[in-house]
Amino acid sequence: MPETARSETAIQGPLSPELLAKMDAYWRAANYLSVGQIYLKDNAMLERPLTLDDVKPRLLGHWGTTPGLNFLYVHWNRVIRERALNMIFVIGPGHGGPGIVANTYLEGSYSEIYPYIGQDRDGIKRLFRQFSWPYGIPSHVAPETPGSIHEGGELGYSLVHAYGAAFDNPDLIVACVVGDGESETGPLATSWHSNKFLNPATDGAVLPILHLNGYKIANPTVLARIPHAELENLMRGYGYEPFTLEGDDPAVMHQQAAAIFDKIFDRIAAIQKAAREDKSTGRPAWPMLILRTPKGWTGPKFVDGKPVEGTWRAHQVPLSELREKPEHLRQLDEWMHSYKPEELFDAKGRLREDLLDIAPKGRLRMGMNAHANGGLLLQPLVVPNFRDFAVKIAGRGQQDVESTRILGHLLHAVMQANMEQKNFRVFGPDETASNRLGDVITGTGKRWLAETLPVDEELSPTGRVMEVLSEHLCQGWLEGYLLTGRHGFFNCYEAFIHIIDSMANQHAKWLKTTREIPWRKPIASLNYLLSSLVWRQDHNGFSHQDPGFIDHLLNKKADVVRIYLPPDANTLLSVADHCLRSRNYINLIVAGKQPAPQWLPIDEAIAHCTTGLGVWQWASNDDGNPEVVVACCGDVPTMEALAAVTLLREQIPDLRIRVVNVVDLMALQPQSEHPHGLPDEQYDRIFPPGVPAIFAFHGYPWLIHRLTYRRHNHDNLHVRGYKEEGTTTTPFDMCVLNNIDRFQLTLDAIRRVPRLAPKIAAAEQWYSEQIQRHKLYVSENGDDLPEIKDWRWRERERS
Ligand SMILES: Cc1ncc(C[n+]2csc(CCOP(=O)(O)OP(=O)(O)O)c2C)c(N)n1
Ligand SMILES: [Mg+2]
Repeated sequence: MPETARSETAIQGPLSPELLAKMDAYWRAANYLSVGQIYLKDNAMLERPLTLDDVKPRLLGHWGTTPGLNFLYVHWNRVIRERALNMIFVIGPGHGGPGIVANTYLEGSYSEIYPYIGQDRDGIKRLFRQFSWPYGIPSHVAPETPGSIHEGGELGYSLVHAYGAAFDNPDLIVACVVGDGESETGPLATSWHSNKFLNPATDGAVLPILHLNGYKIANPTVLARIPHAELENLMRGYGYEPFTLEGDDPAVMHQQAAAIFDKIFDRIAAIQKAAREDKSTGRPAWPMLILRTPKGWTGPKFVDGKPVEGTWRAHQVPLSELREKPEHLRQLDEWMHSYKPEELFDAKGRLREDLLDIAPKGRLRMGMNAHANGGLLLQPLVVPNFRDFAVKIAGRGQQDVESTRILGHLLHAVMQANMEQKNFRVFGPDETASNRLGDVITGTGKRWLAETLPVDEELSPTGRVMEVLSEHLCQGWLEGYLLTGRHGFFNCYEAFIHIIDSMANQHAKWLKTTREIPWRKPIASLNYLLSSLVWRQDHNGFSHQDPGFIDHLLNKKADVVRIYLPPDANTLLSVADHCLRSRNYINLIVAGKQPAPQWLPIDEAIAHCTTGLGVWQWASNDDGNPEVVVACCGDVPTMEALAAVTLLREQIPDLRIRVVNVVDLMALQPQSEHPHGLPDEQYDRIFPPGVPAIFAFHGYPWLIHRLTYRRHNHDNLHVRGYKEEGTTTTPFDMCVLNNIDRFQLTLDAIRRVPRLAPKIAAAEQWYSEQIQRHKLYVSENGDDLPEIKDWRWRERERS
């Protein structure tokens, strides 16, 4: 059974015997409250012998990591108090939720935020009962947990979040616990490199603490089973100065921890002073701590004859089957009593008076730090007038422009307008220039604190464009940056954004949950621009072709997700302006970077984006009574759809065609499903019941069916999109391979309009001839037919 503070002899160190005893008592209190949350629904202060009636019917939670987290928290409290540090925590093993809840309760933050969990016996009982209880609180550190910007349920993102929080927060220290199991994940492994992007003069500090408790759920961890020197060398290789703290004797560990933390925080202060006052420009070796303590420290040593403390068996609930095994109930009683709760709490259930000053006060308490509730600190982004960057439309479709390059001009202006506030960054996995956003780099540079060579361009220790070939780092830094109250923009190749699918999931969950937590203030939206799109990856081929991130995000709550496919530069500007100003969303913008026709003057673009989808009258000749609707969504499909309209007009001049363009994908859904959904009457006016609609879509076609299946006329909606036919070929051949090309759309329309039934056979013949001609030309010339490459929308066909 556990014994805390077990060393009898006085141990030398920075802690006075009184302080050591108090810190140990505080740690015991946190451990007691953690065990209580996992097990008890009643008898919280153990005022009577523990019975099965006091124990929760379902034991859900994780003990193993918790005592280590509690140990760290009490030591962080000391350094915060003594040094008046502005510090937040990020807990990688977020499954140690009971520990962080216990600590924010002990410091008083919890009761201030949730007054019904008071600082008394009743409060403790409620604190215990709510944990992992239906409609209570989750077992992990969660959005509900005061002071957290990190959930930690899905392992791997702690360190990257910590760095994102530290950027542009020079006074902030982020203490980040990294699980030794978590360290085996890809995102965590690359996160160590964030130190090459952190400027000690202008950014805050991150203190990584590798929580080397040796085990995961069912196995040892890799880092615990390599020689210690190898581990330290690994950390040195990543550019850190490793400190190690190892042991299991609490009294010894308290003194040693205090000594090491004093050294570490002196070191951080020295690094910052050197950079800020002495203007040292080198990349510092930031300190990091390797904490080697037993998993489940102070918990049951043996259960049913098997070792538990210090093994993987301590990971979740060390004593289960309480109903079947009376011995386990006795062991639980003994375990909880071992913390001596009667010495820690008074008769009213309040923490002993002299322990109250172990925690810092007010906003210095980690549970109350405003940086962990970023919306409190959020300043609106200054967005210059996007109309100033509009493309002048001299004839629709007559000039080719790289739409994202125009967006780059706006982003450059945004960057410059917010230079002083230092609250905007652009993130990208080495593709910002390739995505034609290079303009944003001018005047700020790309962040880089590693070595530079004369050949390098635009690298700077103060750059605000973050480029690193890791989608995980881009995503995680941005999340940390947003969650602490700033703004950002992530650009990525369309196909490879899938690498962070899961991180986007978790962020969406965070946003969904925080919407229901009144004290969490809204934060800036997470904005994605996906470029280098499926239809124009002809040089890269199949590996680079995948529009499925749209489908992925569509699974998230309608409250959280917005998806836009602007067909040209002016609509892109309007959409981007809207996204940059919005709050609490994930905004996905899909827009091409290749030269492409431009359709809408800026005022029309704004109006079009405001409704989300609409009839393009200038391309239609339906006189309010169409025989066919040709709909399109995405830049390449829009061009193919308009090209099909010209072909249809050549072949059937009197066919009444309506062209509809969709920019806001969510407008297609019924209003009951999404706040952007068009009312049914409005939808029916655009897609009249009984009129066939041919729909050319940028992504997978079934997604449009999914969005519209409740709409009238769904049976008469025929969607073409990407159907996983990709290769290295010409741009138009990509369309042909996926049957979204103008010839196919033309044939589709003829097949669906009832009065054209007699023309179907001829149209099918014509279609085969066109495709054969195309295939032959492409095979022989390695390029598209001149009539395709040089195609232009014909002005004279405007109605
Ligand atoms: C990405 C991911 N994979 C798997 C899991 C399931 N899981 C939960 S805890 C855990 C072990 C974590 O071990 P470690 O990081 O060492 O944490 P600790 O020992 O401190 O509990 C695993 C595999 C997860 N939460 N996230
Ligand atoms: Mg572990």
